[in-house]
Amino acid sequence: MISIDRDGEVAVVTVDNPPVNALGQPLRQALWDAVGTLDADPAIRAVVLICAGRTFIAGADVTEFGKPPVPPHLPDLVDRLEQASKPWVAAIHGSALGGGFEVAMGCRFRVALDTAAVGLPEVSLGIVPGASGTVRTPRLAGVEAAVDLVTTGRSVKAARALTMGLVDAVVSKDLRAEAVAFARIALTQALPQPISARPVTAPDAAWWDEQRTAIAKRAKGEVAPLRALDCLRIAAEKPFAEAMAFERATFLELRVSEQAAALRHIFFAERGAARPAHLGDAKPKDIRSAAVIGGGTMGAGIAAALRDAGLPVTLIERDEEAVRRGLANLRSIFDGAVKRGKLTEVQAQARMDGVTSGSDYALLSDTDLVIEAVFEDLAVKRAVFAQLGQTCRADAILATNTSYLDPRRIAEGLPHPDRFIGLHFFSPANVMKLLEIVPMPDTSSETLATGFALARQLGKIPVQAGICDGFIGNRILKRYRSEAEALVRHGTPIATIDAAMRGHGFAMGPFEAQDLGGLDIAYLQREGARAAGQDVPETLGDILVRAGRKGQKTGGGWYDYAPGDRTPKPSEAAAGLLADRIGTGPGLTAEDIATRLTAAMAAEGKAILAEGIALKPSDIDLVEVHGYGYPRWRGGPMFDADASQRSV
Ligand code: 3H9
Repeated sequence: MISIDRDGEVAVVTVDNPPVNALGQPLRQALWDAVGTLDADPAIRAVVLICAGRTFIAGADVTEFGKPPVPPHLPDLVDRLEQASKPWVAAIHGSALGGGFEVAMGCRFRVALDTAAVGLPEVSLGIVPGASGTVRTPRLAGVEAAVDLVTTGRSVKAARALTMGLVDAVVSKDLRAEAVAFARIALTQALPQPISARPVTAPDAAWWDEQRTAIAKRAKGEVAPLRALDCLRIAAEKPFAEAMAFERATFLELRVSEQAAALRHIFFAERGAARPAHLGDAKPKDIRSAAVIGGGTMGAGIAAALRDAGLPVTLIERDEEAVRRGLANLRSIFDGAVKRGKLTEVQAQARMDGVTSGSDYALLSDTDLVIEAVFEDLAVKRAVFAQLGQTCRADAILATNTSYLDPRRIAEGLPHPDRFIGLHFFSPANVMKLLEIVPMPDTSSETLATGFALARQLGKIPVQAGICDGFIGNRILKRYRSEAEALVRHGTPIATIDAAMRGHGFAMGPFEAQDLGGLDIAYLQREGARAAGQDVPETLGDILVRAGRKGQKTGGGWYDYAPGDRTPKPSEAAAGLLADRIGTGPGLTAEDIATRLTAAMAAEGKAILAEGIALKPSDIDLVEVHGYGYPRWRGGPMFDADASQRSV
């Protein structure tokens, strides 16, 4: 797990604990022993700590968190490194995260490769750093930097880490050789104080209050960021040992909390999603070029996601005018990214330069992957695939982005149906992480594997879904909305329901969200189903849409909106329209409401699993967390339902 070799008077300790050099007990023990061995070696004057594989130590071993801690404990190891009689130099490539960065802070120096990043992501796992992250970071880089790093969990790239004082040097070529050279120079100078002995300047009480207010607003019920702030304040105001004891107690308490369990559940679900076991050794095809049919909001978003991943894209629309509109949609996505500082003008232009456009399908004769994102109309989509079948290479992957139509009908008659698949993106497609992957009975395992590989290429979370109305996500959404309407019919005020769901951790309640997205889309689907002879009962939303209340875009839906203001105001007009459908049931508490609505989502999830539409409960949780704003720290509806049963 570790090896030691010598380069003159500098020892090089190499950690090799794949996949990410996590600090499980055996590695902690090996490092503990290495300090003793090298302290006792008179020929050695300094030590470089470097890692093999894709990354520096990526943190504590998260799989140990459900179990009792076993010594040597990480904070003790970090102390031991700091107290070593020879200076240690951490040589960082990949990511030094959590416990990995804490180990690096136990070292006297930190040298990073220019592509490396450092960070303390513990809050994203529902915990606080547990091996001095909250105590040493303010002593290393100041309180403000520490609060930013620890309470957001965001990592920073090497160059920024250098300006923040988190690392001492950034190198660009041979990390090992340059770290050894750094150590040799360091030996010729007076050593800096160990971080634990450095002073820290504490901000005043008003500053801490401001931080608390801002973090509480962001956290929406997530506890770890505020508990991390408590630790940082103690670290700034109290002696080192006292702050360490406080951090340890907080870490051990949160480690066994429900929120930490939920966040770990999502952490492992995300990693498991990328390479599901049932794909076996099916090899994905190489995707080097892509095309999108349709340049509306969805099509442009998909094209932007493909361009962001570096793929050349062809955008097809039905005529020149529509092509111009599609390109303008795409341009405005990249312009928005420039305004928000995510892209430079030059990068935005390069994104556009990689787009070919037109109305002629002959442009697609050599494209590897084509994604159809035209209007949700069976005849229109079938016409698109008829043309794709004629013009694309026989081995090109052909995908539909349909949300509600039966993809099997879309592709009827397509030659080589083994290369056809559903790829359901969520709007805005260049931002939302979820990708539902929908194989057909004829889809080959190679095509399916390509869908998953594409998700990885685009930085998305793939979830496989079977064919049914709405796949996984929209089917659960329908049930959620219908249960919310049932509460309204029962007499629960609309605003009370929305507030209850915000209280549960959603950014918005079900009615506010409909007003934002527009009530008419779901209405048109229901009308379509009715026209096709299906028995679709009237919803309260139907009544509002028929009265012209389609949401924010018409000045009102479930709520009223003043012009130019997105604040929902209770609506007498809506109340009047719905009055004869609303009863006078007993008032429900916010907790009752959230329990009812999340239980309805979980019940639909169970049905989806029983029908084989979803392969595992954690896939449903990923869909809800990444596509529908379910609070990550509650672990998704399936985990949440289990958790509420556990606590009964
Ligand atoms: C902590 O450190 C607490 C301390 O303050 C205090 C302690 C006292 N443990 O993401 P990938 C597995 S909290 C165990 O696909 P990439 C992962 O499940 C920790 N396993 O790779 C996957 O397994 P499999 C703070 C881990 O190259 C495989 O490694 N640290 C851990 O795309 C590859 O993962 C973090 O939160 C772990 N810590 O990205 C860092 N990490 O192959 C979390 C990963 O069987 N990790 N695995 O599916 C990451 O952010 C990414 O893994 C990383 C590499 C950026 C490092």
